[in-house]
Amino acid sequence: MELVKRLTPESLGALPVDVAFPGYDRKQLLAGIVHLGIGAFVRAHLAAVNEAAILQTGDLRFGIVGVSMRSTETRDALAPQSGLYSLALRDVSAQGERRERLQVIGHLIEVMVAPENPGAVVERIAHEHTRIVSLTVTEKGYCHDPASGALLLTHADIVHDLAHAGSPRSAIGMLVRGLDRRRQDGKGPLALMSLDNLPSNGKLLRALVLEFAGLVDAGLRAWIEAGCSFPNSMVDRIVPRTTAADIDGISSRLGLRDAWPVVAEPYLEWAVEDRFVAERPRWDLAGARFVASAEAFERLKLRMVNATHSALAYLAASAGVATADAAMAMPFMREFLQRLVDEEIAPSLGHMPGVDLKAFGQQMLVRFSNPALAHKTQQIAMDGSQKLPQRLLGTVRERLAQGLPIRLLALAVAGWVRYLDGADEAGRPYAIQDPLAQQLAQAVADPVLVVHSRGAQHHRVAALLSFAPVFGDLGQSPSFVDAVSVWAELLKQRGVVATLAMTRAEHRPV
Ligand code: CS2
Repeated sequence: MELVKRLTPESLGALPVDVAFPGYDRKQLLAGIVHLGIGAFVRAHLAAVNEAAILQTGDLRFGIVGVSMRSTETRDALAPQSGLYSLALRDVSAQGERRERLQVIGHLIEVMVAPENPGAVVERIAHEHTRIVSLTVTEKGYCHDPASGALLLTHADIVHDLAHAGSPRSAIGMLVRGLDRRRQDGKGPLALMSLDNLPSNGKLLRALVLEFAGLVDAGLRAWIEAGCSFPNSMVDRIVPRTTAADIDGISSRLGLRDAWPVVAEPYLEWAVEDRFVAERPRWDLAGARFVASAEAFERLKLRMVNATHSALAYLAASAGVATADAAMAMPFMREFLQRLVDEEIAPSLGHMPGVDLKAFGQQMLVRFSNPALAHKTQQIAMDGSQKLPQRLLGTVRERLAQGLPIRLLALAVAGWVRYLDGADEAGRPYAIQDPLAQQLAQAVADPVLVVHSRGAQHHRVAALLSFAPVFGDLGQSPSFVDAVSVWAELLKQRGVVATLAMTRAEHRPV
């Protein structure tokens, strides 16, 4: 039966007793946080911690105004619910029983759709209640060169935003125009907090914002540089895209229709630098760690969790395996990932005080195996050009410089090369979702890039690995190119499972 009654402030009293809900006075909330990129991840991460902090402290100054950078979907779903939505944390008990903990999140005050009224977003950033602007706009949303980190001055949105002060499209443009307005209005500076999976995300955001601001007005740049803070942070929670089945299942448990809930694993980590120039919530009471420097945590997370996640996704998607838990059950996959971490990734991280790398690695593989999430390998595989540098290639570069083996890392990279073929082992085609998809296809097709005598496949791989926006100068390393080529050839000829089997010590093609 279709549930007609919607999740709204008025219907909260009808929720089942085992569903937590906002017990504070929502009408008193102030919009202390403006969040750019109000997708599933932030609704399951920052908002979960922020809600717990509000419940514990009763401080209502840090409600969130969310901004969708492109689509109207989230706003259209949540506006009739006054911003209320549910968060479902799912896993499986030791006895193999599926569990789901449900909670209604109450402090999302409003969702704005930036392209409908970019000026309103600028005003919101400049509003006197705003203390923090946070971002989850994904790697490509920074309009930067993934290999070098530089602002892409030729990016269409950046070109547009430099020319049109009143209608920014990019996150960087929006931030700078909002800060400009604050400065003109005599309002104070803000903390700008990236929550994206990028190395030194705060430092990167700062460099991009300052570069853009410098092109607008040197005084503005100096004002931002002197007053605003850009805390680095490491965020960790697996949040698959919400499906129609999730919406139906969660709604029926609520007894109310929730048009856009979010689903996540129970695990959550957040290490964030305590550098907030205009106050901040007590997130430390609710699962976050305020640290002096988050860079080591980010490095750990990107190089362990995200690197292996990407390796799993490219290999599994190429084999036609749809979800991460199914991928973990493929023959030799777990063993390969374990070895990748133990032999090539963890040793390069060095000693981290208070972190047991072995236990961290094992826990991560258990998280990937969570069958209650059904996390799509194609979702993780998206935007590889933006992800590979910080997930895999930094470790490759460091190990090569030290003369250490990279054979397992090379297989992870070869997984991406194989994935870019655009069809799985059964010949089923899939779309490559990547902002550089076209350029990558061109790089492979371009015969003048690399001249090589070792056959078409080696040639193709060498051409791809010389694509500088992703690989920088790594494509000039014969040990890297040769290792990736051998694995790519094997993946093509023998398939994923047979190739994974060859990573075991007794078979060493690389
Ligand atoms: C994933 C991440 O989609 C991806 O690229 O690797 O979103 C991953 O699930 C999170 O970073 C985990 O914290």
